[in-house]
Amino acid sequence: MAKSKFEYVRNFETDDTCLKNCYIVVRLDGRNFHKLSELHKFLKPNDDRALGLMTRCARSVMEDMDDIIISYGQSDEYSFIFKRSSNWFKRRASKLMTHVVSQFSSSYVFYWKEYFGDQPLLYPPGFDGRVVLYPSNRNLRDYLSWRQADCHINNLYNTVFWTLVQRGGLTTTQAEDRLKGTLAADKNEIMFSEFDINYNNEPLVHRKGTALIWEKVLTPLSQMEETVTKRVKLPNEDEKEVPVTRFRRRVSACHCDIIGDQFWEEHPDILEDDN
Ligand code: DGT
Ligand code: MG
Ligand code: MG
Ligand code: MG
Ligand code: MG
Repeated sequence: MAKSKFEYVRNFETDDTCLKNCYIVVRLDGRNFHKLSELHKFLKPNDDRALGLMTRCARSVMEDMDDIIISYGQSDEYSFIFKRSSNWFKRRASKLMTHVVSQFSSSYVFYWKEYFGDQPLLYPPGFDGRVVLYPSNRNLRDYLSWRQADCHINNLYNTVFWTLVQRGGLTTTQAEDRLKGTLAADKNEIMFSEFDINYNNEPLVHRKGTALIWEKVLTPLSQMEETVTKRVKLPNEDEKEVPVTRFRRRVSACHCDIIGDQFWEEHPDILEDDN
């Protein structure tokens, strides 16, 4: 087809290809969720409907996009990690980010009523997105650790803050003053000695956030549409048909520590080797 004289405008597009061999992280965050949470009367400090909806949306993103190896979410944010070798959308940052964020946003509206029932969503919510590249497994793990540490710090503060207000009868200003300069140990002590709360018994989903990973599920033969076989040729033998085991992948959620080594040792398939 002949090119129009307008074709040259395409060259104004800038190249935003993500550097090869790096993990691509897309992090999204709810726009002004301070207001959204107030207006929709989210429970404080944690509303399990809101957190459940965020995770439902993240699951939808993971199931609809290729190459996401793990996602991690807390509060109004979620991070999606694309495998190093991903060539999805030719690694174009804007394509990757906008697909993730728009899929997530439309899911938030689509699934709202599954979590909030008859309580209507009062305006169309939005999310921002950013892309960050991490070249090594250490950097990527430190990124995820950073987000989980953030979850812990905020949740510890919010839990003791709202306990002082809701159960201790303090005003929000008084609670703020009371907590000024306190360390983690002080906050734990306030909850334990004054309210009989052992912070370590608070729900894991609030303390650790949510990691979504792929779990391999063996498909029972009876559920296969047909028996799957593969032709193989062994040395000194005729080529023959052998049955193959078929795995399906399923997104599974965990609220565990992802800072220490244990999680990564138990899931060695998530990260590719550094070399
Ligand atoms: P931004 O991100 O700069 O547009 O502004 P915000 O307001 O979204 O600020 P951000 O993302 O730093 O903080 C998240 C807000 O979302 C924070 O005001 C608390 C609220 N939020 C998130 N999860 C919950 C929840 O489970 N319950 C309640 N009550 N609020 C929540
Ligand atoms: Mg923010
Ligand atoms: Mg936000
Ligand atoms: Mg946030
Ligand atoms: Mg198109």
